[in-house]
Amino acid sequence: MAEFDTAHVKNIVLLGHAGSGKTSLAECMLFEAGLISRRGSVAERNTVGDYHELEHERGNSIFSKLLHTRWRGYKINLLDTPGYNDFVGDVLSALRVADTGVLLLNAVNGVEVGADVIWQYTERFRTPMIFAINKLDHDKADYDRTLKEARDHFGARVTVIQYPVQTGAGFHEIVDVLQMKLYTFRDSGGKPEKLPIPDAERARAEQLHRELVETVASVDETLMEHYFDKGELEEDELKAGFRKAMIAHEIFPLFCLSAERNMGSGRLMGFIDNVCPSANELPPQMARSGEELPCDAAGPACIFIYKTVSESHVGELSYFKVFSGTVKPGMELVNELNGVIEKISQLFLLEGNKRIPVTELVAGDIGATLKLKNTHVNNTLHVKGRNYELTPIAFPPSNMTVAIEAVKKGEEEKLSLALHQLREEDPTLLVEVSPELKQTLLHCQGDMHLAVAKWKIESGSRLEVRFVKPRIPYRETICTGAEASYRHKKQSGGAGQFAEVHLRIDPWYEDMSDPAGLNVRGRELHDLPWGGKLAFYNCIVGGAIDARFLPSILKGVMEKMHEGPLTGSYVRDVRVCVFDGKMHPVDSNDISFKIAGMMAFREAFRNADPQVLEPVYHVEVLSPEELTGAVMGELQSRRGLVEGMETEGHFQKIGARVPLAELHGFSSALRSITQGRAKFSTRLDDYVPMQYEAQKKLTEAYRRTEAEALA
Ligand SMILES: Nc1nc2c(ncn2[C@@H]2O[C@H](COP(=O)(O)OP(=O)(O)O)[C@@H](O)[C@H]2O)c(=O)[nH]1
Ligand SMILES: [Mg+2]
Repeated sequence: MAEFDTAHVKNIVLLGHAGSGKTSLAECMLFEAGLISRRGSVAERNTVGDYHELEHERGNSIFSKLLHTRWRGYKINLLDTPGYNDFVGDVLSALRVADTGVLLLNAVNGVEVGADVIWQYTERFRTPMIFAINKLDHDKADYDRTLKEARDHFGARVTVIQYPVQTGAGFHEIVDVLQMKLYTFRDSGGKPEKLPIPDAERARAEQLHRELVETVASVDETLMEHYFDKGELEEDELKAGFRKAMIAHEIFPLFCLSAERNMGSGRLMGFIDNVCPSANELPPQMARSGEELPCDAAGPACIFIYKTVSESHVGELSYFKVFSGTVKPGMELVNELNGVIEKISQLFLLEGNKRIPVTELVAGDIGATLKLKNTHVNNTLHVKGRNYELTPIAFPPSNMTVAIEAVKKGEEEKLSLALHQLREEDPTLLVEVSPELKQTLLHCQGDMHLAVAKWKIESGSRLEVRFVKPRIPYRETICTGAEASYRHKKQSGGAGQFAEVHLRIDPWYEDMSDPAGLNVRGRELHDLPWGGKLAFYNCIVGGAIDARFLPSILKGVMEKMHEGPLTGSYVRDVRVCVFDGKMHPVDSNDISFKIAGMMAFREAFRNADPQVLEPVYHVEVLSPEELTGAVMGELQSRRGLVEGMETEGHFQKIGARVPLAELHGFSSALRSITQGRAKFSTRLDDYVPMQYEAQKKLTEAYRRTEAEALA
């Protein structure tokens, strides 16, 4: 038997901007529940949550952690998340398995950007949410302002459950308007004394109590009737009403805390136990097939993998939530994605980096098992004979791209293995081996994300790496027509090589007519994988070249289009007409015609007013109103063309076209001018002709590297 049944497991995700006190709060909860005998602190680097050496180094959470605590007959799984936007992937995966979110607000700073971004995600997941204003013991704490900002950002449904009698150094009393009690804490925090509300606070407390009860009653007609009849709600009615309203996102209760002094965490846990929904009280999961999957320990076993880690501290683990049934060691589950049968070995609860073996996990619970070989984040595993596939986590697109390389030559293979491992653990990091740029690209969330990736590679694989600027995927095309011919001839001992090709090239465009003055005998239109077209015409008269050699000529042309004559970039939008040539009855063969085709094309291309095209991106920045000037300045300094601006909620949305070559480092620059308060996205818009001078610089540089390669 599991120690806690589904109804007694609560999954809580701790959310909030970096530094709002999540890890400290988790520590308080563990301490209050008696799971640890000494409360660690982030500053002393001895919390259960921030155990990773990189977190000690940086003094902040970087990875999400699974902890658990027991409070009055309930098990509370705590998912502590990192606050920086760079690690949003961990926030999303935690939200996927949590049943209630606790969003911490720093009473010193009010609502910070981190909170805004997180809020958008919680709305997507419809996670029931609690607010907790933390750091009320701080000299600069401002409860009223923080509450007002919370209502401005998150709406009027932010409902006060608690307010502090005093803030700053003297903070030790909280009025609880749900219990209608005054909580008084000793200096060391912990369990408060519950006293009647003093006269001086009565009026305010009663007013807030009424508001609270009315908000709860307003979401349910029967409750509303009771409330009108009796002027009050029974405790059970309130509890049920609260839960219903939280699930419907109609109410967001707000609590008070000082995690530093351990004040308020016990009450928060009590509310989580008694009011917050357990997994089986939330709407059931929907499998992709449309089938509902009730959260029932007696149902068919089905788990969802939300995270995998491989760390020296804890080993290799797959983290999962049981969405249905009961999982036990030895069980065989099918991975829906690839059909592989995975045998579950040991099951664990996690206490930071400590693994605690358990004999089963029931529906609604979260735990880990030794890393499943063929199973990755977002996979669903279930008992045989079913086909459940649960909704995967939609990770955000990347914000930033750099190229990565091993510092020492010959370690490319090692790097590729390390990147594979990294990718497995971090779904927000994309690795792309670009044959076009001849670089390995990392698409990631930002500077900090990169720094962590580098640390992981270097410490895990003893491999030194560096980041370099990614090359720009230019394109080449032509502006006028030109003709060229090439004779390839080689006489070396035995069989010789001979081919001669005459061709003309023109800029290709949609609906262009057939070439004048040539005798068109065949045409092919090729869609190029990198965008644009190649039209290839057979205009040969009098059998000057055998038709069987045409594919070889096309091959030669294509080869040059892969590595354009100007900069080595892909060529696009060209029409090639082969109209004459010569064959030799013995020496002509495929290879000869390929070479002749390639060389003739190169020659013609150079005389056809060639043009380098550069990729231009559409950039959309979401910025706080007062920073739009600075953001536009930054865009313009990057050859950006601002195209429009509109208001979106508290933000201004700025649209601009910026050449990709100028976007390198934009993410970091934007973060620094807005203190991380802006968001942006980019997408390829178009390829545009480069200015003459800039093009000249590029082509000269390319010619030099070509010459070096030949030397
Ligand atoms: N004064 C004060 N400091 C706090 C409180 N809670 C956390 N801190 C401090 O704020 C910093 C960030 O706390 P941490 O728990 O790491 O925040 P997280 O990034 O949200 O996990 C640490 O230096 C904590 O000691 C609090 O209630 N009062
Ligand atoms: Mg933290």
